[in-house]
Amino acid sequence: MKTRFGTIIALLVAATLQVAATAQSVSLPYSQNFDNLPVGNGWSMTTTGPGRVVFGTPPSASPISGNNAILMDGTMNGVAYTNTVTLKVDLAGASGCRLSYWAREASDEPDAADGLFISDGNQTVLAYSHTSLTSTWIQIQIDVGQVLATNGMTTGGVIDIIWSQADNYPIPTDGLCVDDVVVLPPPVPDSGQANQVDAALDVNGGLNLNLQPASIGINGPFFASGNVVQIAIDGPTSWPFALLLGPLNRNNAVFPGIGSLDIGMLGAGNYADILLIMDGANPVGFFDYFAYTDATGQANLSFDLTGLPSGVLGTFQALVYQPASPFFKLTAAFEYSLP
Ligand SMILES: [Ca+2]
Ligand SMILES: [Ca+2]
Ligand SMILES: [Ca+2]
Repeated sequence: MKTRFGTIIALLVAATLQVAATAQSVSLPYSQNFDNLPVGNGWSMTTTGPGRVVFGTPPSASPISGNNAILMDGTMNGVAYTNTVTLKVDLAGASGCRLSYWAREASDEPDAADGLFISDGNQTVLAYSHTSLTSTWIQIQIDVGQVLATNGMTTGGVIDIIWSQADNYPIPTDGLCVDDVVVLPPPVPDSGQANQVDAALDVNGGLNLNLQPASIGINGPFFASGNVVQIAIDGPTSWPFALLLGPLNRNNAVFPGIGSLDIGMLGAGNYADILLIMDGANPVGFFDYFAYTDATGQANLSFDLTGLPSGVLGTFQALVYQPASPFFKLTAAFEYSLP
């Protein structure tokens, strides 16, 4: 009969054999479902104390490939450990990559080391905390380029994608399971205007064609829907803006330093099909008096459109006035649909 200790040694030996002695990097695109071992280049792992990392059968199968997953836990009851599994990815000049993986925990308690970390070799940052994971598999998607840019990290080189887990019991009391890792090249940016500092618009949390939210620097247009349109402007404090509505047309007119007008079908110079909904700088109607940001630079507007026919209503884009040159900046555009 195989002893528990023997099983542990066998698992540890198996784990060691599955990982290349020196983890060379993988190139994009890359995917791994852990069902055909060994996993090949790029992977390495570390453990402390009774920590354990193996590629084996999780307590429940992942919804994509099932079968083997990364299993991270410990071999003893009540003894603390920390595990990491690292995938080295060569970005080969790319600004980032898109990471997707599926994960579930046992009853793992939250620890600072529980999460997905990204390292450029100089700096390691938490990209996604695992402290809210449950025993249900979920897909986690991370725009690694955004993580690198936000943290001022080096792009284009070899990065480490690090799954980390700390706790003090084996599966199923504690532990992390990871499966179906996919790493894709960075999204090809759309050509529409991105939100800018002091000229940002959000409409109902809309996403672009790459399913990215309208963070500063992420190209639009963005697509949103709902019965109640919720418009959020971020600009200079206590300053006017103009809200426009028209048909979506990327790069209809591009104004250097100001931005790309992504609405209007009649060409640059003819804006007859663009509706000026409100304009705080040139108030002519009741609504125009609301077209000012507050003392924190925000303005939030909400219109209930319940009862209007379903379909595309139009595309919102805002022109935010600036206290100094260039005096105007365009926000990202949001095409809005009624359900
Ligand atoms: Ca699998
Ligand atoms: Ca934990
Ligand atoms: Ca625990």
